[in-house]
Amino acid sequence: MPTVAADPGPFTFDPATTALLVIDMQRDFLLPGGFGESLGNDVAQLRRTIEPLAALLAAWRAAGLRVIHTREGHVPDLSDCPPAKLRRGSMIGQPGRFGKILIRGEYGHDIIDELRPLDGETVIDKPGKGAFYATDLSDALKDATSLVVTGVTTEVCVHTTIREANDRGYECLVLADCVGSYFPEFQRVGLQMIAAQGGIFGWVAESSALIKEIT
Ligand code: TIU
Repeated sequence: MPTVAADPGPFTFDPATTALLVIDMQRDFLLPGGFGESLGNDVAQLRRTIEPLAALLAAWRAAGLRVIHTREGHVPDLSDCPPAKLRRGSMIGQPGRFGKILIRGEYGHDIIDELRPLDGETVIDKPGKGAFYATDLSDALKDATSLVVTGVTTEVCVHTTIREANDRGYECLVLADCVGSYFPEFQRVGLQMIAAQGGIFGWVAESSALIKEIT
């Protein structure tokens, strides 16, 4: 079985029961002039994940392995958006440069062109930060026991998802160069939190260490 050099120690996985999770690589979060930037965030901090993630996706697909993409967003009438989320994310549903912000079907809600899902790859639409809440992700994962986790943002949707994945019994490898935060400090500490205490939530590695094992 492939073994990846990782923190806090080697990560061994069975490719047949491992899925690559690509979390929320959406235009609203990543495009200059979009929602993320309009909140005052530096989208370059997220955009640095695009190139390594595209390379990983190519290698992962070439190896014939499973890919699952997620998108954060809401139905147009916002009936799946808790009032508390709406109060603190007051731009949700408002018109933005790329359509109504975080609304399904809008241009900005969809995944960036560089990482466009292929036919046959599962895309999970989620109303929350975590990918398990109010979705059929656990059914889509079927017999998977390990997850390779990528996407944005590290301390928000990536963390919420891996914390729950850990409780659900999945072994998670998070790829440091394929996850991004608008805040460098949160990126650094967010990754440390995963591998601390003997891998309290999982493992952290660079994508090159994984690609080496699947090509
Ligand atoms: N996908 C995701 O992380 N959603 C967010 O709202 N992240 C922020 O960092 N705001």
